[in-house]
Parts: sequence; structure tokens; C-alpha cells
Amino acid sequence: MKDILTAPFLIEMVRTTTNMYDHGWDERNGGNISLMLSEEEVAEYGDVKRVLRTIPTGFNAPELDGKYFLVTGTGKYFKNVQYAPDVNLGLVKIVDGGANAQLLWGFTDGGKFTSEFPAHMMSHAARLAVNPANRVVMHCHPTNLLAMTYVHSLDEKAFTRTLWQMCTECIVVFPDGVNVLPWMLCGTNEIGEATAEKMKTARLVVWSQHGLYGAGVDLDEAFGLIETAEKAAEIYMKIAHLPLVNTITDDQMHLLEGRFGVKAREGYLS
Ligand code: 2HA
Ligand code: ZN
Repeated sequence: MKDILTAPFLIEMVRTTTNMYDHGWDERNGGNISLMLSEEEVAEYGDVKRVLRTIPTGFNAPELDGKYFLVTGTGKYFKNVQYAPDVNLGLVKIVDGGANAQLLWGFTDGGKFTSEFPAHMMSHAARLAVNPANRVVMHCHPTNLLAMTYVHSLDEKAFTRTLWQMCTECIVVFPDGVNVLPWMLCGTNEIGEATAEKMKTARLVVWSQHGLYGAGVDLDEAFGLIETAEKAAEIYMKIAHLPLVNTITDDQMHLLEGRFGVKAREGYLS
């Protein structure tokens, strides 16, 4: 059996958490990532039958029964994942209709998965229903998107349109737009359910005054979505207090749709 520390999925997870920390999106224990893996991928690197611990999840997710996830740990710092992946990450298998997670590797200090596990698992279930290739749910605290939730309307159409107008590529990268939740208590099943509901129609969900969720088919896609939305929010925060002289018009957005073969969210462009 190969050493799991050499697995491409583990190396990519370490690189991604490090990169996100370096972007300033994951201060202290901020942020969490879950990456769905196939049994074949896991079996190459570990004994899928050897359960180290069984950890209750506190929710149900029958759609995810039997699925494997590499996930960041609760209270753990993205900054430290690169130095001790086996402490800061865990590999779990969801069993009992989602009620329990079997720990197969990691969390070697006795830790467990992120406090946002409900939001992650419910979002995986929601995204898989839309796109069976979805593998990643990623949460972080990008500075400018967070700032924007203090000064911009939280209306999803208005929020999305503003981001689209800030960089030409935005509508190409997230034509499905950005959904927005009001401030809610984090770490609960309630915010998990609300996030999953929002994930049905967009791969980006803002948690007002808290941060952002992104979903994608791989770590690159989820990261790239967040990176692009955060760049747009940064431009917005640089110009919001200045007189607006130019913008990207809806006609120009339609040209982008044609050129890049994307379709903007229904009703979001005139
Ligand atoms: O645990 O970001 O939302 C870290 C968080 C919680
Ligand atoms: Zn958070």
C-alpha cells in the first residue's frame, strides 16, 4: 500500500490550504475544505476497512452514505496543515445514512472534522444533485467579499451583478452568480441546510459578515471561483466610494456570453 502522504489528492489539499492561508483568507482556524474521494482512490493508500474511530455527525445525509471525504479538522489552522497533515486533516467514510463518520486516517491528536461539517456535507449532496462530478466544498473568509457584505445590498441579483461588473471574466467564471445568506449562527445544521438550499442554484454562497462557500469538480475549480469573486470584490471596495464613470454594460455581458459559450443566470441581465 502506498504512503498516503504521497497521494496526489493529499498533496493538492496541503498546497490548497497553504495557498489559501497565504491569500489571507484563513486566519487562525478560519476556513474548512472537504474533498470527496472514490473508494478506489482511498484503497490505494489505506485500509478502507480499518476504522480508527466512529464520530457522530448530528445530521442525516442519505445521499452521501458510503462516500469518502478528506476534510480539515475543527480548531485547526490552515497555516499548519503543511507541517502536520495527519493532525490537521482526516479521511472519513460517511455511514449510517450520514449520522456517523468513520475515521480511516488523520486527526491523530484525537481531533475531528470541521465544525462546519453539516454545511459541507449538505452542500455536497446539493451540488451532486446538480452536477454528479462535484467533489469539493470550500469555505473561507476572503477579506473584500466580507467587507462588501457590510456596504452592499445583500440582494442576490444586485450582489451578483456588481461582481460581474467589476471584472470582465466574472460572468464567464460564475455565470450562475453568487447566492447570499444573511448573517446566521455558524456551525449549525440550520446554516448547513440554508447553505445547501442556496447551492442548488449557484456554486458560490456568501455568508454575510462571515465569509464564502465555493463548490467545484476539483480543488482548482473551487479555489478559482473564490479567487475570481474575491478579486471582483476587491475592485468594488476600491471604487465604491468614488464616482462611477464607466462599467461593463449588459450588452457587453451578452457579447461575453456568446464569445465564451456561457449563459448568465436567468433574469440577471436585461
Ligand atoms: O471553523 O471558518 O465557520 C472555522 C470557520 C467556521
Ligand atoms: Zn468561517
